[in-house]
Amino acid sequence: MKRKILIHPDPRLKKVCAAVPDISDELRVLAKDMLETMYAAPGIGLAAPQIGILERLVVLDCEKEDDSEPAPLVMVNPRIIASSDETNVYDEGCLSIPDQYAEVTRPAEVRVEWLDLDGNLQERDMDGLWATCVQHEIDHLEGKLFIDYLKPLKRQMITRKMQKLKREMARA
Ligand code: GNR
Ligand code: NI
Repeated sequence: MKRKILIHPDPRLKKVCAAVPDISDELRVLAKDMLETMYAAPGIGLAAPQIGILERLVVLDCEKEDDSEPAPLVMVNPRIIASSDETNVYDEGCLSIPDQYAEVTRPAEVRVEWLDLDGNLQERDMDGLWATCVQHEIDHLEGKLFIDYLKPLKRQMITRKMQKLKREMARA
């Protein structure tokens, strides 16, 4: 089932999310719904707080070539255990901040550890778009959005646009 994506500003997007206490069938359904919501958007990642669930769960699939096989990843309680000194700049967007893009600098490579839906501990080194995306998603779990990296004036400009968009969506 597709879920509704919250639009910034929303207090739920600013909360530090709680660790997932155990892997359950309910969690598997939630992960499936998040992947469906992400692919439909379309997006390359989605964090549980974006659908109003304040738990440490993210999904991502950064294989963006049209001809590549889907490569969905579900991460429970993900954490970055190492980051490169080398950085990368990427023009980031967010499904909770539609149609707004800005350059964000982040470590180019990260080592991520998470639990999969079988409860197995996984670890992977990521670079390129995968590295950018997984850092963007884990930021969501800390109540942090990519606009928090921008200068206050630019951030404010985007927030005002989103307030206007939400007013218009409420009227429609
Ligand atoms: O779909 C998304 N695209 C994207 C592009 C550059 C950097 C990060 C992202 S993540 C975003 C989906 C989203 O909002 N995930 O939280
Ligand atoms: Ni996002």
